[in-house]
Amino acid sequence: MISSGARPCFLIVFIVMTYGFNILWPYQCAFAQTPTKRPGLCLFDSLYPSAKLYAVEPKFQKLLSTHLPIPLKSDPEAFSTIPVVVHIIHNGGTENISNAQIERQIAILNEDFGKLSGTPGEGKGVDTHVRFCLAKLDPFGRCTDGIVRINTPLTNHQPADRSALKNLSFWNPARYLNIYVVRTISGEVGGYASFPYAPPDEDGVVVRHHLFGDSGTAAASGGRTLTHEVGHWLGLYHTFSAGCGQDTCTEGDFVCDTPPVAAPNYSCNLNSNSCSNDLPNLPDQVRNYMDYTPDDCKNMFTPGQKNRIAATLKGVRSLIVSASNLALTGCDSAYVRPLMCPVAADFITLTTQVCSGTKVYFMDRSLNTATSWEWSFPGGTPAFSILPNPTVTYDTPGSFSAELIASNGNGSDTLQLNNYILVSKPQIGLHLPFMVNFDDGAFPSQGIGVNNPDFNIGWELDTLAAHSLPYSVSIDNLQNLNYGTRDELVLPALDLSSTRVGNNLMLNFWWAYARSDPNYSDQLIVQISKDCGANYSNIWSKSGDDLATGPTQTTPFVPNSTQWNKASVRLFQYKTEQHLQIRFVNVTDGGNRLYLDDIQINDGIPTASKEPQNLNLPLQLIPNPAQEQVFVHGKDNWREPIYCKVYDGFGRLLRDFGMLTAPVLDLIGLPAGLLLVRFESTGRIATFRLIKGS
Ligand SMILES: [Ca+2]
Ligand SMILES: [Ca+2]
Ligand SMILES: [Ca+2]
Ligand SMILES: [Ca+2]
Ligand SMILES: [Zn+2]
Repeated sequence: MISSGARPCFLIVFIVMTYGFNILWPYQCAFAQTPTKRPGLCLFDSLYPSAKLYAVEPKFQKLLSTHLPIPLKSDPEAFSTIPVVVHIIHNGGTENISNAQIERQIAILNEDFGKLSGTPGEGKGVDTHVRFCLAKLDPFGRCTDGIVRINTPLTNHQPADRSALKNLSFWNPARYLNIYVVRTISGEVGGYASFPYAPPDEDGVVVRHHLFGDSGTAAASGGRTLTHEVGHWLGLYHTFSAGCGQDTCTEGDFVCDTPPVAAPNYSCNLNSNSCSNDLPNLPDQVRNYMDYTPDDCKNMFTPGQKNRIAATLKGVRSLIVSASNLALTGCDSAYVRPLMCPVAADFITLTTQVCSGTKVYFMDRSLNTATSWEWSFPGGTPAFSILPNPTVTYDTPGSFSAELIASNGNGSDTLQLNNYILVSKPQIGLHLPFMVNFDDGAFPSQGIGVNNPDFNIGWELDTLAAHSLPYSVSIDNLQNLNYGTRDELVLPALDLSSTRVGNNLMLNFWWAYARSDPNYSDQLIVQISKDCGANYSNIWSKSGDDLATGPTQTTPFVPNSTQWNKASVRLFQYKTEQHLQIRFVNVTDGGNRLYLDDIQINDGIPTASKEPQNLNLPLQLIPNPAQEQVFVHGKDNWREPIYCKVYDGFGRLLRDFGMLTAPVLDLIGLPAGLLLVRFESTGRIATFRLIKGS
């Protein structure tokens, strides 16, 4: 077996907002063929407060105390079998690996988890008593080889886009271990896995094809990437998790019999001893599957790791190994699969709701190797196809079915999906000019949408800095550590044909940004869609020094009034579009804060606006800071009615004073700290930052 060199790793952290608490799911980890730009990235788990990284660890400890030592001591012969489905996400290249290569990988999993004698998995560790079975029955009870193949460019996988793979094909994760094989993973990552207790729709493992198994396209691999990733999926941390620490049982990987390790081992140095707080002081266990040593070095799980795996399978993943599930998936010994499963027709498209005129890409995902296809697309062009993966255009609004007859030498099968494609006439967008300055303190509003696919850090109203006071929107990439994830600010659909001239049709906006490190570069991309959001193209993009408007700093960037830049993008070529969509996309690299303000789309001709102009009212708040009352100096000199609202530092309305009758605001009952006081009168606005003492 050939080792594949240094293998840095990649760790994705997925934060879910639940009832106001941050729960952080470690998504670990990966082997890569070549060093990534951040070889220390997997030290992530030692860089972050253990209270966050190990948020789910108390649940494991509870499982361990509840269920052990039953699997080890009193039931030593019990085996747990995990049904597996392998989704081959390919684009017609060599990444469409053979069934033989897939079957070898499943065999390697069983060699490693079973410490099978005579195989490379026979090391000094233990048989975990976990076995893996390529599913023989699919979720509908149909005979299957446990392999799904889908032809899509998504084979070049962005870990930030985990949901994209699940949208293509995903079997009930409570009953199957979903394994995805792809051509590439961005950042030279070799694979990654979800951790127990992660959200069910994130469950599974992703591995690059050339590390999947030890034959075919993975002939240079030992197939241990999957062993390591499934270790994570079963609840194991890296042996070097959180470094040496102090206590060797209740810290690090929470496994007593794996010696603590300071940092990933990339070579098979049996004398490596990076921590001396273990007693006796043993060398690092470089042969452990949960370190980063080469495939031909690793060959063991310890009894302590077996305990954690057993606890996972007795607890959070108990259904998947239950007798009833083995019967449902054909993985119990009673089920005998026919030599040839009949073909089972299946297909999918990722765009089932489109505007008229949009192309829809249909992907065959029939089981058991279809060799010919007969498609029917009522309402579509073409209306029939014999391609495996046809593209169909729908010109007329309506709800349409799609049908596939998939065949091979063994027979044929039909799948018809009724009302599968919904084609609508595009709504005419908002008239120009379009302007948003975020200064009403409501966000998102004015038809703006926010997409935050990882539910982590996203675009928010910003009260600390603005181009037009008092508000802008910002995204805090200092905290946005799911590297590569996108966050979108989507403008409402616009009718550009409503412009009077069009020749000077422009998108203008102001942005502010600073870097936190010369190596980290967040990105701002502006994209435009003419087909109701089905496809977007870039019209503006900046990153790194081109994006920066302030000095590099490791502290949160808060721009002053001189640190805003204006961007102007010509939209002349879109002037006939009646439903144009524009979105601002932040791609985080863990840099620093990015701000946006005063987004305008107009034809350069000034228009009379009924919106309040941001002109100051001649008012003052005295005193500031204030305690129970504050005087509105100048109120009595202003003849028109003045309305007043008070917001907190997050832009949330705290009190609406309505029309002021006296030149004084009663602050009793408002929280201490920063208050934003906003006055409005006959199209004029004044906003003040008032500090209320406690
Ligand atoms: Ca340990
Ligand atoms: Ca040691
Ligand atoms: Ca986000
Ligand atoms: Ca503003
Ligand atoms: Zn890992």
